[in-house]
Amino acid sequence: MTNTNDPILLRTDFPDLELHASGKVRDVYRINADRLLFVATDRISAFDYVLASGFPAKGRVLTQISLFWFAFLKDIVPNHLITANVEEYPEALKKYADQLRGRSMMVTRANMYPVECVVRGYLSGSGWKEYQQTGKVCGIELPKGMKESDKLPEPIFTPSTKAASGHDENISFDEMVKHVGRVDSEKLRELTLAVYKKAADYALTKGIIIADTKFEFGQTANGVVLADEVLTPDSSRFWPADTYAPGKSQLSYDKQYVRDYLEEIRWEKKPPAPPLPEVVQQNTSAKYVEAYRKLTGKELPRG
Ligand code: Q0Q
Repeated sequence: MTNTNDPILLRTDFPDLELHASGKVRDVYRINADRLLFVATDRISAFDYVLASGFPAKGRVLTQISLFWFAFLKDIVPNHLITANVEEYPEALKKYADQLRGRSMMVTRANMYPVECVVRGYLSGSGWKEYQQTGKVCGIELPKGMKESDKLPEPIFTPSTKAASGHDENISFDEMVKHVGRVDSEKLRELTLAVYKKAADYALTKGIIIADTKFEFGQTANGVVLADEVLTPDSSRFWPADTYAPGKSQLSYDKQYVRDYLEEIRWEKKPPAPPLPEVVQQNTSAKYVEAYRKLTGKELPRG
């Protein structure tokens, strides 16, 4: 049984490592010119705000889900992972082994494409908003009369720019070509659709609808690699299949307790985000652990 009473890590602290990038939940450190260290904290963001409370085991779950998908998908696309075994990390990181175990990975530094490769199997979020206004998503015409959360006839590739802050902007494929070039854009579209179809079909057999997700790809000496986090509840919309009902927004597999609580206290979605009750933290952590167990059929490895 996984103990979600593990110590909560809200901020990483590696004073002798150079910070390469920092996101809402994860931090990336520079090991050397060719290698990076990805660390997933136990932070959670909701409504685009990083909440003050942490969630036990969340960083481990995110990391272990990405590792599962890297292995599951490597017949379709290579990835940037070198190792997630802290015993194989460079000597300089050994003193941080306990902080890193289970929630980190060492990856090959890549030349990242400047686009988010978003793929949608269902009509939701910004795609639903755009469809209501134009009948299209990223320039792709969709059938008339679709309802919110409807399954799309076929998954669609809907790239977006990487906004430094605020929301990414959906762009058309032709716009993407201007940023990335036609050959690479077609390659990333092909990879994105193939990876999503394989993963979403599999997840559905485990009772999880992956409604949409975003991938990041990079170029390395060995070609294009799948990078960043992969098909996690943070980079994707996970819906429980057993409550799926088109025509409305769906329950979030992992963030519903948080959303319900923030709605209940009528948080005005202005900073600072409120702390969350212990029961919301524990219930949310348990959902993340459950998602890992459902997808992989395994218990979450100890940190
Ligand atoms: C890289 N990120 C994302 C990010 C903040 C993740 C840099 N293999 C790589 C990767 C990857 N993945 C990156 N750079 C070079 N090589 C990915 C956007 C940002 C926190 C987590 N940033």
